[in-house]
Parts: sequence; C-alpha cells; structure tokens
Amino acid sequence: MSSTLIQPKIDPYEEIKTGSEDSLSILQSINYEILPNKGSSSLHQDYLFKLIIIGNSGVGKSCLMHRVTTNEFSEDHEVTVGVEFGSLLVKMEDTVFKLQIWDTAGQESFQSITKIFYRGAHAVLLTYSIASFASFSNLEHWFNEIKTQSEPDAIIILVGNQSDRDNEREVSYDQGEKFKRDKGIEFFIETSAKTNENVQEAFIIAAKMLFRKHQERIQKAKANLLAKVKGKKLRKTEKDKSQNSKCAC
Ligand SMILES: Nc1nc2c(ncn2[C@@H]2O[C@H](COP(=O)(O)OP(=O)(O)O)[C@@H](O)[C@H]2O)c(=O)[nH]1
Ligand SMILES: [Mg+2]
Repeated sequence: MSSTLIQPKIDPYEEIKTGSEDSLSILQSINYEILPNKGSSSLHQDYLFKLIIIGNSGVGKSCLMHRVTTNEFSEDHEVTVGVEFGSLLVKMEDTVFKLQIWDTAGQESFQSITKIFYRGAHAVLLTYSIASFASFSNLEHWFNEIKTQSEPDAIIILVGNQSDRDNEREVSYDQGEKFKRDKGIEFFIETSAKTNENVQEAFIIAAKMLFRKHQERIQKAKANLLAKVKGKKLRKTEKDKSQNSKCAC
C-alpha cells in the first residue's frame, strides 16, 4: 500500500487549536492591517521578525518581495547579488511589528553569503516556479539547507510561484501539497508575482504564524514595558511631590 508512504502532517500549531476550530481557521480569524512604512517611527514597531526567501534563481523571489512591499512587478530578471531587503509593517490585534524580508541570491556561487542569512530567520519562504520542474526538484536541496543552516523552529511556507503560467505548468498543485506534507512544512500556497495572486497572503500567513507563536513572549514583553513605564511615572510623581513639599512658599 503506497498510500502509507505519506506521513500525516504534524501540526506545530497544535497548541493554538481550541475546541472544534483548527489552526488555519484561527489564523484566518486574526485581523491584520498593513501600515504605511514611510514615516513610521521605530517607536511604533514593537517587534521585528526576519523572513528570508530562498529557492532557485529565476523563480521570482525578488519579484515577490517587490510586489508585496511596493506593489510593482518587473518583467526583467535582474540577478540579485548577495542580498536585498524589504519590509512590511504589520498590525495584528494591538501589536505592530516589522516583517523584515531578506531576498537572497539563489545562485550556487553566492551560497557562502546566503548561509549567513539563514541565521536568526524566524520564517522562510521556500520558493519554486510551477513552470519549472527543475526548481521544484531542487527544493530537496533548499530544504536541507534550511534544516542545517536555519533556526530549528523557523516557520517554513512553501510557495509555488508563477501560477499565472498555468498553460506551461510543470509541477501540479498536488505535487506541491505532497512535498509540504512529506516534509512537515507548515503551509503551501501558489502565488503569482505577476498578477498579484496570493502574494500578500503568503507573507501574511507567515506573519500570522509568527504572531501566534511568539504571542506569549510579546505579551510578557509588553507587560514588562508597561510596568517600567508605570514605575517611571510613579517615581516622577514621588519626586515632584517631595520637591513641592520642600517649597518654602
Ligand atoms: N509570469 C510570471 N513571471 C514571473 C513571476 N515572478 C517572476 N517572474 C519573472 O521571472 C523572472 C525572474 O524573477 P526574479 O524575481 O528576478 O527571480 P529570482 O531570481 O528568484 O529573484 C523575471 O523575468 C520575472 O519577470 C510570476 O509570478 N509570473
Ligand atoms: Mg532575485
């Protein structure tokens, strides 16, 4: 029975399951807002998450980043040298955080540089093109890179880009889904940087998973910050009072 070869997916978000709701519906229920990056003071960014995009050269990593950060798309393929950065300022519930996006070079020759960028990544967009079986075959290599180079608990989102090229499709949706299941990857989505289909969704699902995963830590940090601010205010009030009591008038 070949069907037994497919391992049931182990859901790393088991802890967020409550009652009959599954993790995806809880993730869907988190409201979010993408805030304008311009003029946003760092004071408004409570937290920063690092997300890296990896995959073969030409699958559309840079286009995905440009599409989600600037809503632009270019037909030209400019090889990314080293790394390029983008960022999204996201508000979820009452928390504002920055999703810092690292667009890495997929070329073998830049691999020594690329490895540095795995370090400290909270999430990885593992990307292939649905119109390139070679880019899909190479996922095995990229997945091993993640497992050996990145943080062990990094969230992985599998992205099949260039979904607009359906008539040139070399990788079926089911093949993508099976890879996700076999590897225990958190989420799979097909996107098109060209038509903007599902692009924001891919980044936002990563952001939501990060938000849920780090929520307890975020709440604790917030409580600490609040206590510090209150403590400062209290000390200031006490100082003011004692100064007033010294007043000779
Ligand atoms: N049709 C189509 N072309 C895309 C898409 N995303 C990227 N491309 C094209 O694919 C080429 C490589 O894109 P790029 O983002 O530079 O790939 P990278 O090497 O992975 O960063 C460019 O010519 C893009 O215009 C997509 O979703 N659909
Ligand atoms: Mg690039």
